[in-house]
Amino acid sequence: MFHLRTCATKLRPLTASQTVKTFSQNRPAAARTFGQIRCYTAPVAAEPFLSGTSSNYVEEMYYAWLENPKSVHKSWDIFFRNTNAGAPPGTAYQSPLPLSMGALSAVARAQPLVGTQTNVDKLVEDHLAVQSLIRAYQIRGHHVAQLDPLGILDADLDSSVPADIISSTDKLGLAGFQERLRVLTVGGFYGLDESDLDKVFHLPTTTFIGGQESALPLREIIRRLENAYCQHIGVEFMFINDLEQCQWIRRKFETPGVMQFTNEEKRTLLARLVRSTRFEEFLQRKWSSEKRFGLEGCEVLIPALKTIIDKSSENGVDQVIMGMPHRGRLNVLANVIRKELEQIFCQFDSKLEAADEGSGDVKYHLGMYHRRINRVTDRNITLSLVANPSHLEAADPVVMGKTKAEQFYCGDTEGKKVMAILLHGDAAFAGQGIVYETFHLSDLPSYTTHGTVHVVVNNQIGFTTDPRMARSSPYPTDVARVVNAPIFHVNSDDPEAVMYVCKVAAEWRNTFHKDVVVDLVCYRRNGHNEMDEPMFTQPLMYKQIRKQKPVLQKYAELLVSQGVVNQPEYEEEISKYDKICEEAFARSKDEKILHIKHWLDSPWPGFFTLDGQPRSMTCPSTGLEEDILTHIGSVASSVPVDNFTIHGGLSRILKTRGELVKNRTVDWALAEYMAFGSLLKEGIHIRLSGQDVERGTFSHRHHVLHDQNVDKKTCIPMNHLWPNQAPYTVCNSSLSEYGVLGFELGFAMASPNALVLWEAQFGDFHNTAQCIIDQFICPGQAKWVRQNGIVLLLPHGMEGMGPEHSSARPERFLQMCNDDPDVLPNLQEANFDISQLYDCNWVVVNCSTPGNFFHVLRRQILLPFRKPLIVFTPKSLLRHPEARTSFDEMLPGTHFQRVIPEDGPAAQSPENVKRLLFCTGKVYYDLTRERKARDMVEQVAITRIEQLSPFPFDLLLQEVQKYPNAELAWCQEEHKNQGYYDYVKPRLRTTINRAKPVWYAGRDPAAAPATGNKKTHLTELQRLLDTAFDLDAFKNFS
Ligand SMILES: Cc1ncc(C[n+]2csc(CCOP(=O)(O)OP(=O)(O)O)c2C)c(N)n1
Repeated sequence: MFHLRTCATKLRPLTASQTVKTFSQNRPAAARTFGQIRCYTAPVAAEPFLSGTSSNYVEEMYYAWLENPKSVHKSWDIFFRNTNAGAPPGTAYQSPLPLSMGALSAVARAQPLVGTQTNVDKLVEDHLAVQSLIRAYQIRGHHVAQLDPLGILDADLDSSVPADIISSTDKLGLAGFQERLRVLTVGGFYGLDESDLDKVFHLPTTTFIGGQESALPLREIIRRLENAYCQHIGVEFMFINDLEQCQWIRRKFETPGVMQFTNEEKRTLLARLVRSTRFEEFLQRKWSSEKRFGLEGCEVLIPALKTIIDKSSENGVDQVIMGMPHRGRLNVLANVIRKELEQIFCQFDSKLEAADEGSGDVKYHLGMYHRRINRVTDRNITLSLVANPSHLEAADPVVMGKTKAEQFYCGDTEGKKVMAILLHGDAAFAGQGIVYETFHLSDLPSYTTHGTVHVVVNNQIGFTTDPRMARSSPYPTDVARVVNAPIFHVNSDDPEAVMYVCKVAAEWRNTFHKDVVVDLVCYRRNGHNEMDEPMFTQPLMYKQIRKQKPVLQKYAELLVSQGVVNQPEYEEEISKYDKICEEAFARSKDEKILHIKHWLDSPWPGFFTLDGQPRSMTCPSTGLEEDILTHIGSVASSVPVDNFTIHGGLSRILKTRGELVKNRTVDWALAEYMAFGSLLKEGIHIRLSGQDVERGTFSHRHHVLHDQNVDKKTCIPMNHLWPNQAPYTVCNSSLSEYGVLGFELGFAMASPNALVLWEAQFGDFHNTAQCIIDQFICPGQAKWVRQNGIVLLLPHGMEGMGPEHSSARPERFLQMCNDDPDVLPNLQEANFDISQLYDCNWVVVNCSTPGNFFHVLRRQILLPFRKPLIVFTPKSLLRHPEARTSFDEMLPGTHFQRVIPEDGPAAQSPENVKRLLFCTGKVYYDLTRERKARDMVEQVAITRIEQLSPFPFDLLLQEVQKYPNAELAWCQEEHKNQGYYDYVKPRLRTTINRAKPVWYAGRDPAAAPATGNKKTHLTELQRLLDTAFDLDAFKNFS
């Protein structure tokens, strides 16, 4: 910015009209920005009060005066006239007569005279004080807004009042207006005195309280600020770093008379409150001892959500994806999503039998999908509520991912058609870190959903915990400030104020496509659930709650008193809805079977048969024609655009790739390329997300090339493969696991025709996303009959890198597999391998060859159903000269190999084999090297289990039968209590009907996954190899 003082010497006097002409020619009509026109005479600059921040204010006055000399206070008019007429320093200002309303005419008669320095200072100070006062209300007004319907707690947990607003200590008791003014002014913060209250002050452009007026008496300024910022709405927005956005919010809340509702709107609001309230009452009457996590105390949530949806629909949104916790969920399903009431009521019937496979979930976790007409806008709208676990806030990133996917598939690049609404509890919103992680995804190019509306059901309690013990931030919503989301706190007992903020929130999202928070400050009429006694822990609060009139009753009384409805109309509305509930209840008794499928949040039309079954139980070959492999290989080893300079080191990498392709082989990176590239050709969208995935943590992938000479110029060769290919998205994520994995899981929910992969930087880090794995990925289908084909790539392997970069914890994934270790399945079943995949909860693989990795990725899409796929991926094998696969093993007719049998000399004379070693992953290469070194290639056979789960009983039985004289041993590099041993051993034993022992060759049990000492690491490795090849090792145990 270019300040008054700095340009003083360049100035020459102008008349106001001359200046106005020049000025308006030089700047855009609408913008009041300070451009080159900032020209004052030297005497102006010399005025002693024109320094620091005051100069900004004077500049503003000056521009207003230039446009219209009458628009500023007379005293400023005189000042600027004197200045432009060349008054010497300190003499341009002339003191006006007192500025009371009645005195204005006197001021108008004042003649330009040279005044005293004291008056100059006083005038400027008073204007600055008023400007500061306005700003103080904008910044801190929410601290004194009356937000708690109970009137006992401060929503910001602070009973003090900001010194620059009012000094009344009683925020809630509404001490008289006069009293507030008195305290504020007399000896108060701004140095104003009571006589200033009736003086008129010019309003800065940063406020809209004036409406059509540009100046107001101070008394009125304060009244309007109180009105805008200190009533039932607390607006928190001044931390936003964007002037346009701040102005937008100020306009929405400050403009006089902005919160007006038609009678029709009021009646709709009342009708919605009737539904919300009577629904809970109905459930309470019918099932008084059932948990339902009712909404009592925040019934306004239903009209609030409906307002957000109506407004968004009006703005063109046709799909809303929602996520929410337990509180009020049934009510939202019934009255927002419009799930048939009988479907909800029948869930309370304990005799209903489950019709679908899977174990199901409790009624307040289930999801839902519904397309309907929005009655207010007459437009179609699809509403879905994502199923969620108990784990509060865990569904947040899942909802975002699903929203992103829906936007992606309908080409909605700006979020104009599809949006997300997330509901939160106050304690969870403040306490759960996933909220923060999800906010951080909100503005990243590959993760943004272009604005989420967050609604917090802030009932000022978390189970039994008082908010003063549950958070350190003033509000539960402070986390949203990190992304500059405006936060609208609102007293939920004022339904019109709630509707207004919801309307503004939806408009904000539609205008700026950024997140926004509505904080519904309310209370919880019952305990945490309907069985809990809240008086044990919150006696005073609940005494107050017992006295609290329900919001429906209060609002109905208000509308009756205003003549908007009459009592009989209101009662009629209630009995109409009660009748709807009763009729649905009667119908619900006919339901004998519980169909979880009716609660599906993401249907995949066309993927299954009409009754929801896979279209086949087979999987075609995952191999490819050679010309396809060659073509993908050539793109993968080149730069497919002109005038693009890549790094010299990368040129060498691409050259090496080219040579591999020439030799008809692939390494790990090329195998992945082949799988992705071929699926893209088949119209399958691929999305690879995770930390540093574009290059690859181990610098092996390089899916995004960077021009070395032009900043941000990149090329993704994978998107240059085929003329009509599906798009490839590869995106470095924020440094989050929980949030990003949840997001990708949500993305994968939206369509079965996409390969969505999340890669951990190292497999170890997946455990910060454990909740997504435990609550969604592992049991998701069983709980919610919803399939998901997400792929987790987890770099894993003991390579002497220490305890933290070695283990993706295979034992954890294997322990959660649902295949029975003790029961041999029917190996004769047709398509045994595919049926096994269909029955499992997820697939766990550890590929030892690039080719097998290629096949398993392709199989993931070619299967007629979807299952999560967990892949332990290698690190050293990425560059291991033996970890290569010939094109021959990737051609049509080839498949993913669940087991790779021994194929060396041992397999030629199996009866001579003394030991059959089973292993998985990279240790295979250590074992073969050692076997060769010991010249034991005929005595020891090594068989790789590539698909650990579902366990390949059939193939392993063949392997064991092939080597009748061999003892069996499992070899792993992981410690004995980790890795695969505990999973594999009982299954191998079951395979052979426990005919032989299965020995163990590997590290001892340990607490940490690996040693931090390189030498120890090597010693341990040597010991396990010694055991594996010591044919007497297990003699003493037999
Ligand atoms: C991650 C997680 N931790 C703990 C719980 C147990 N729990 C269930 S409800 C609840 C209190 C939630 O309070 P709040 O977020 O304010 O929502 P409210 O129940 O008040 O609507 C707790 C701690 C949980 N469900 N999820």
